[in-house]
Amino acid sequence: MKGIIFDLDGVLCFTDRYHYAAWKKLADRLGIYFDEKINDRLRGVSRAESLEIILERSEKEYSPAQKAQFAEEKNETYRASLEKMSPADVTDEVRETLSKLRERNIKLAVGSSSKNTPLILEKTNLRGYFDAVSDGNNITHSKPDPEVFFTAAEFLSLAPSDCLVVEDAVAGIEAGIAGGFRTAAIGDAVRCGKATYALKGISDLLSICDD
Ligand code: B16
Ligand code: MG
Repeated sequence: MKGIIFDLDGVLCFTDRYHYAAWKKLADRLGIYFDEKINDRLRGVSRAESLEIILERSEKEYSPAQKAQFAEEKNETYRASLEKMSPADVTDEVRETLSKLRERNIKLAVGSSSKNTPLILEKTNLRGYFDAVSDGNNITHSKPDPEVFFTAAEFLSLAPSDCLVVEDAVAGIEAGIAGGFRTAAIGDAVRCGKATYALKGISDLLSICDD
């Protein structure tokens, strides 16, 4: 394993509760039913596609301009929550694992669908651990398309077959497999049973990389 590409939300930090609260506020205002089960379908999925999933429950049709405004409204609520984040929102286990992997000369990248990745990395003080960042700002196709991981591997100057993708979303594991990467599932993604490795915690990566 020459490189590891980490998903952000659900792997390195946990902003899913902020995504949920922001979408819930919008859905309530529009009178659309939304719950945590529907929210699970939004993991790893882009903002625009997430909105389409929420609008499946709407009786009204909305124009592209209205949809763009809804997505912006949700993002403003979400970013207000991100502003309150700090380095304390990242566990010691995550920081120690990233440090030890770097000591072993494994190249590290972020591969996230989120356009807010730069803000999250800055607030949590995580940016310094990574050789490259590929995120929602440099892709046109969201997971399960492998584009975000291909770009991350390219930034690291590594072939997909030399990299491991670490993901909490089924869409992310599918993207990794489609791109020819080895995959490690954590959290929600473990139950799909498709990943090369199932992690109980992120520090399990240290024994996988001993292989
Ligand atoms: P944004 P990840 C994903 O992050 C989230 O899991 C997903 O819920 C969100 O819709 C997507 O980012 C886009 O986020 O609205 O901030 O651009 O898991 O790929 O790190
Ligand atoms: Mg995720």
